[in-house]
Amino acid sequence: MALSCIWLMFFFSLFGHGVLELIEAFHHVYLNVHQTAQYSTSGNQPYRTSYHFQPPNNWMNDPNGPMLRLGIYHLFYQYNPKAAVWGSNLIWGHSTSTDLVNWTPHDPAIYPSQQSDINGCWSGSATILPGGHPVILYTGIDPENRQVQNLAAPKNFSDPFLREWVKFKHNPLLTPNSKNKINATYFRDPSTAWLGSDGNWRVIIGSQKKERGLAILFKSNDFVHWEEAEKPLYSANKDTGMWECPDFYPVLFKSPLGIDTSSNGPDVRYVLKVSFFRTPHDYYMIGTYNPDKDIFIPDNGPFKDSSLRYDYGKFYASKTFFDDKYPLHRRILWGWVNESSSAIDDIKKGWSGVQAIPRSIWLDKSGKQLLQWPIKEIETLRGTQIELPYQVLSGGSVLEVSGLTAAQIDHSIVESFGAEGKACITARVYPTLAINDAEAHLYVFNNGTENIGITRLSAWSMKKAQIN
Ligand code: DQQ
Repeated sequence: MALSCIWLMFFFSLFGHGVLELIEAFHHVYLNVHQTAQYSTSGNQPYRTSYHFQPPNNWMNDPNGPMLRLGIYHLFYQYNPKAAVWGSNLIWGHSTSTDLVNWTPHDPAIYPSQQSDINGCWSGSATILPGGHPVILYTGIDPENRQVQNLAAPKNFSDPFLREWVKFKHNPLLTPNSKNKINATYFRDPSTAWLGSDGNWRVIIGSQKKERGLAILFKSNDFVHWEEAEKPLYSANKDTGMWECPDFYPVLFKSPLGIDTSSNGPDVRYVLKVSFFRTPHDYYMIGTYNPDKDIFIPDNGPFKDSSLRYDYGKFYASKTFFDDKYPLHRRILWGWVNESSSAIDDIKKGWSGVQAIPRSIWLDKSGKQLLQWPIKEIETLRGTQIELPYQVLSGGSVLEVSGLTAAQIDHSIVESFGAEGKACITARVYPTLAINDAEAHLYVFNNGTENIGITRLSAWSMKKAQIN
C-alpha cells in the first residue's frame, strides 16, 4: 500500500492528473536471470581487470543510464546473463558506487517482462526529473523484433540503491509505424532527455534513413506522450550508416565545470556525440543549439571521416551524465571497451567487455575540442611510486623503468591520455609473459632523431578496486 502511494504521488507530480490512471507498478521476478547472474568466472584469469568495471562473468557492452542520486552513482549496462558473447536477448545489469571506483553489484534492473521488450532490453538513458526522481527510457525489442521505446522508474524511491525497477503499464511509448515511416530495425538508444524553457521535454533517438544516420527528436510535456519534431535534431549529409547511442549535452565555454543537461545560456556550447555502427567509433561535434527551432548547428559542418573522436582506440557506445556530488560539478563519460580477442577465447575465459575508467570531460579553452581525464578518485588506488628526475632521452634510444609487476598494468587494457587530455587512445592487450606476478617492464621510447628532455616521469603501482 505504502509503495503504491509513493508511485501515485510520484506520477501525480510527474505526469499530471489526467495520466494517473494509466500507471500501474509491477515487477516480475525473472528467476532465470537472477540465478545465472550469480555464477562467476573461475580458473586462471590473467586478463580480468583490477580496477576497470566488469560484471562477474559473461558478456557486457554499452554503459546504460549512468546517474548520480542521493550521493550514490548508478551504472547499468547491457548484459547477456547466459553467455560470454552478445545475444539479442539482453538485460540491464546494475551496480552502485559512492566513489566511481569501487562497485557493488545488484540484481539486474531491467529484463524482458512485457510484450514491448520481450525480445531484449537494449540501450537507453536515465533522466532525473524535477524533484530528483530518476526515470529510464530504453529500447525494447517487441515480439515482431521491432525496436520500440519504453519507460521504467524505481519501485521504491526510498531505497537508496534503487534496486527494483517497474515498467510503465502502457509501454511502448514510441513505435516505428507507417505514419512516421521510421524503420523498425533502426530506431534505438534514447538519450537523456532535456527540458526546454517552453516546459517540454526533448529526447533524441538513433536511426538511419537511406543509409544516412540521424538523431530523431521527440518532444513531450508529460514524459509519456511523445511527438516527433518536424525535423531531426541533426542528420548526416552522406551515407554514414546507423547512428547508435546519441548523446547531446551542454558544456561551458572557458570553464572545466560540468552543467546539468537541461542548462542553456550565453556561455554554453553543445556537444552531439553519435556512435557510428559501421566503423565502430564514437564521433562528436561541438556547436550551437537553438532551443526555439530545436536545431543543432555544428561549428565545423557535417560529420566527416576527419571529425573528432572521443578516443582513437577502442571506445564505443559511450554516454555522459552530470555529476554534482558536493562539491563537484563535472560531466562524466563512460564508454564500452570491447575485447580484441576472438569469440572462442571469450567463451573460454567466460567473459567479454570492460568499461573504460570514467572520465571527466570538458571543453578546451579554444572551444574547438573536448578534453578528457580519468576521474580524480582513481588516484586513491595508487600504491608504490616510481619517479624519474629530469633527463634527456637521445634520439633513437630507449629508457627502461623497472620495479613494477605485471599485476599492476591492469592486465589487458591500456588507456592513454596525451597532451593533457586532447588525445585519448584505448587498447586491449593480452600479454603471454608479463602476467600474474611476473615482473613487468616499462619503457620510454624516443623513436625520433632529436634529443628529448623528459621533465618528469611518475609511475605508480595500483591497488585492486572492489568491483562487483
Ligand atoms: N548496443 C545495444 C543497442 C545499441 C548497441 C544492444 C550499441 O541498443 O545500438 O546491445 O553497441
